[in-house]
Amino acid sequence: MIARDLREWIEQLKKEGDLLSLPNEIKLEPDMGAIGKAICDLQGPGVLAEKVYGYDNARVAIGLCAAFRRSAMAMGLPKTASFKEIKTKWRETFTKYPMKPRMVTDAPCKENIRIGDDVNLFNFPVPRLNTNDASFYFTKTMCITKDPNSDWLNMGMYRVMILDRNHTGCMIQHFQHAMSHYAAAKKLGKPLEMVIAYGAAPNLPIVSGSPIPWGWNEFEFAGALRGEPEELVMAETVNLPVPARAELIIEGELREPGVLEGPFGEFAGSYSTTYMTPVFHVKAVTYRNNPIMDHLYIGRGRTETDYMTDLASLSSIEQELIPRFPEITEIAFLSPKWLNVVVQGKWSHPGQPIKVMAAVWGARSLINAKMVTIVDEDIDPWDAQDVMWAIGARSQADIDVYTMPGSFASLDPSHNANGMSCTFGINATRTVADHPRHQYVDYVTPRKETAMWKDNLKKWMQGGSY
Ligand SMILES: Cc1cc2nc3c(=O)[nH]c(=O)nc-3n(C[C@H](O)[C@H](O)[C@H](O)COP(=O)(O)O)c2cc1C
Ligand SMILES: [Mn+2]
Repeated sequence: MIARDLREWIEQLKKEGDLLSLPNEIKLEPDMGAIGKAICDLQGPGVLAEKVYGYDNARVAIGLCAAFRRSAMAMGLPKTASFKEIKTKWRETFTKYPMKPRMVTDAPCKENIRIGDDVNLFNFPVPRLNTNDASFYFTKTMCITKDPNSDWLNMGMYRVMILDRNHTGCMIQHFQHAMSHYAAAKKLGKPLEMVIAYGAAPNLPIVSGSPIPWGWNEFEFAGALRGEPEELVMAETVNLPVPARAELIIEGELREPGVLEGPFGEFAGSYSTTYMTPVFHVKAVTYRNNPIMDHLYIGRGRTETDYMTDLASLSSIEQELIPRFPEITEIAFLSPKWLNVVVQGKWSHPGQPIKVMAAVWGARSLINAKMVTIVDEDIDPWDAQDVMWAIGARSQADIDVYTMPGSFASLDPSHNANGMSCTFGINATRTVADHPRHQYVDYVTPRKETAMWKDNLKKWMQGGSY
């Protein structure tokens, strides 16, 4: 059973002994960033702060999904589920898609409605996580948009920077689905309606932050994962449905002119540069009584972004690659995720690891892949020590390292001046059966009678008789 909303999820974690409630007052800064990072480093419990300095009746959660065992529970599995079981559950969800949502009219997210001048985002406790973040950021977002030219409804997780009481930036990378909606609206000369939902049932952030195919509806996927329809209600000021039991709904429009957004401490362990992003003009907020903010920490090392979405993302990636290369036995991320991919396989030919390396760089679901290390079945791809051992003991720099310049470099801090990256791969596999190329070569030699036949044909071509 997957919890139906954030409050049920918190109760479930309390029962499992996996939630620490902090009765003492905390400060948004520096405490939220520090607590969030500590949870991620330890895969510790989720934390709910019951009192926040400067706010009345505010409750702030952090790290609720910052452990693989909690990502299992968020997908309706026992906390002891193995990586394989979690990935299998995700894979099976593809076969159960779509599960149409149920529309409702009476919803907890409408307990409070503030429209126009009554909107003030500063009423909600949103932290600055890392010291040099440009502002306060909504991190665990569910950004809902619709393609202006079709019925395609999308939900994606994109960082949201508060600019003032009713404006934000929203950093949607160029390849994301919401950006295609925005580009289509721009072409029509219109703003793009968007809703940001914040604080919801645990399956929704996972689906929001993981690769779901182009054109698919993430609510129909989240319902398939749950095994029951998601409950949605229409927003107040835009024509979009929103999760009925969410803690906070922010309604508005993305418009030009854009704004410089960032820097923000990112998954690669560095502050990303500033980006020009559209400005989100907030028209309304609706929220539950005493809404609970559900934040996540992101920064250097494995963080909630990884614990929450790695296994789901890897399952999607395996579905793209394994049908083409059944010799792959597992794909894993080492930190920083996307920039450090390890593929384990049972290779029967020395050319296979190289083909697979190229396929990883070419996979749509691995568009950010940078370093790709290919290992054998006896190496644990999740264990950096084991992977380093394979690189040390099974690869030669002059023949086993491949580079591909001119690649896309999303958030890779080492990119070149043009924002491009040189991806590289290491074939750290054992030498398999010998495939000699030059030891014995049997050249084809023409028959000795060929010369006589050439003379015959030449005479005929010059008008002579045969
Ligand atoms: C915690 C977290 C934060 C993310 N932040 C961003 C972001 O700021 N911008 C972005 O383009 N993608 C971000 N992503 C990745 C997208 O959420 C992911 O690619 C997702 O598939 C996007 O949805 P879409 O495929 O429907 O566009 C983030 C993912 C996670 C898990
Ligand atoms: Mn999508």
